[in-house]
Amino acid sequence: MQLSREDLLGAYRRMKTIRDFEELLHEEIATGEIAGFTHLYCGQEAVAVGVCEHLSDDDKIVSTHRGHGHCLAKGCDVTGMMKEIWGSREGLCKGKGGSMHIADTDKGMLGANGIVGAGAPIAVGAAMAAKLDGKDKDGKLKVAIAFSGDGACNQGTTFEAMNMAVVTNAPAIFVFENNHYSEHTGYKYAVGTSRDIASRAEAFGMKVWRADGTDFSAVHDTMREVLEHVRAGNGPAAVEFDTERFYGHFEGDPQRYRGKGEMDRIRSERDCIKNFRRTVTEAKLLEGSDLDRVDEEVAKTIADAVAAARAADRPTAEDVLTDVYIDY
Ligand SMILES: Cc1ncc(C[n+]2csc(CCOP(=O)(O)OP(=O)(O)O)c2C)c(N)n1
Repeated sequence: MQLSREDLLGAYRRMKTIRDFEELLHEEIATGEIAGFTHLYCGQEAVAVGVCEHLSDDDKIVSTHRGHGHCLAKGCDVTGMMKEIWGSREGLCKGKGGSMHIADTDKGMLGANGIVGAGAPIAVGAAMAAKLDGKDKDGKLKVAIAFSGDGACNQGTTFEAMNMAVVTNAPAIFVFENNHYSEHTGYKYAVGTSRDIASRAEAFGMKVWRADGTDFSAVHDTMREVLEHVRAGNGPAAVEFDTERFYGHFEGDPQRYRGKGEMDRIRSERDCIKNFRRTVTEAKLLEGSDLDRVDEEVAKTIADAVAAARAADRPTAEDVLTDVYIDY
């Protein structure tokens, strides 16, 4: 890991913010206070953060239905997101996006998406625009990243998007988050032949990478290589991260499809945050007390965000009639 102490603390803060944000949602959703469907990202934090730590606001990402982690990693405001999920008119999208459709274009976050497989074509469009747009203020080629699950990789849209990205030599990056399940279907059952999602991108002519998505340093180092390749003008690339989701497909999913002891094993051996703590403290890059301090600060940020979301204004009847049409 080639990161400074400050960068490591920043990465840990983001991963812990995602974890605490969602652990809290897990409790709150059970009380019935939050409306709508919610899919938690817990367990996959190292992927979102390890990818987004390399990006600026000029780079775009497109998320999935499991989008809280991607939003927070890309720098979306914690309180604005909490208010959004609470359905408040003070939320990041005035409460009209909710958990599954949060977007913040100022941060280059083009939206979470309830349609599985819709992200990849959107990201390729953004990558084609980035190619026309040129470089960012630091002289780097802007990129657009599509996060897709193993289920989304079986959608035709993802295949079409990969082909289009290669044909147009667009600076698009396909980040496949293989958390082993598409809803309740194991990827070994649903992904044909080799079970290797990355090799599908390879078949379209892209350079591909694979890494352990529960190891922050592996994600971060791999992404550095991927971005160097794409920013050098070599066209699109893809990377498959092997990761884990800690909760059900949606909140309320009883997860009967999980094997006996599977969750205990995942939580004890494949927790990216625990593994990060162990790696950096054993290597004496950070002290446990440094990380404990971040934990306390994050806990306060999340508690304050929830209090603000609870107190925030609810939508009015008139709000239904605003933001219906957009003029370009
Ligand atoms: C086009 C479409 N088909 C089906 C669904 C229902 N659906 C929602 S999430 C999901 C599974 C997605 O799995 P994956 O891409 O692996 O993402 P994960 O949930 O594992 O993060 C499905 C089938 C949908 N929302 N959109």
